[in-house]
Amino acid sequence: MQVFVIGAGGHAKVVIDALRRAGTTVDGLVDADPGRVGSTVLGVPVLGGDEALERCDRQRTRVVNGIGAVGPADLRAKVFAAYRARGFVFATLVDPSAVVGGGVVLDEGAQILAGAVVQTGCRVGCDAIVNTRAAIDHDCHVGAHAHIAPGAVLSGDVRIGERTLVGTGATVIQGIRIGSGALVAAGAVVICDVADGARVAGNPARPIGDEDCR
Ligand code: JB3
Repeated sequence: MQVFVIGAGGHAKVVIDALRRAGTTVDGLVDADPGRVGSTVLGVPVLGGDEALERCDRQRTRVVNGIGAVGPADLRAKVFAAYRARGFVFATLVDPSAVVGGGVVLDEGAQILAGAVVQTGCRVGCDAIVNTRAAIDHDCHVGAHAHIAPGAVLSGDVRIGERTLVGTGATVIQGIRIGSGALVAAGAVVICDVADGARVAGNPARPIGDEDCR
């Protein structure tokens, strides 16, 4: 099986390292920026743009989404959909240092990164990221393309909608529902449900405007 990573930036670098430590060889990267073609990331060559994989045998190829998300994950989701439409299958990635409990369901392309804990009964949706040292307790559902950023904590039975970002170090108490395309700012403490598309910050987390967001 050949393995290619989509994107050649910061998230791709983390993904390549995790794949290697899991025993997977990465055969190349593809990136939309022509300036990156011919360069390497951790020694892996950037082969070209997305068209560079067109002639790959889909049965013998797996792709890994190396495009992260620092807001709602629209670009990441768009790239995932485009590759699926071209017949590619995304590999699911679990860093060897992560803990994944019994009965956890990881959908296609889910990424569980270094030191993360995903407790029993959880489901992590297609293309979602549980980033470095994030902790997701029992029976949580993380929607497709969502990003649980480094060090964030979800207590038990939390629901996170599609493409939502739970920012670095944020905490979500048990039983909370957070909608789709939402943003929980870094360090927020969420004790009430959050609507689709809402942006919240602070302790306790409250709605904020776009200009406050980072
Ligand atoms: O917060 C953490 C731990 N990581 C962040 C991650 C989640 O998101 C990280 O710090 C970054 O801020 C961000 O990482 P990402 O997505 O790797 O961003 P960046 O370093 O800017 O790299 C994105 C790369 O994707 C760039 O090289 C773009 O040219 C490339 N790109 C954009 N659109 C694309 C496309 N590449 C391909 N193949 N196809 C596209 O459509």
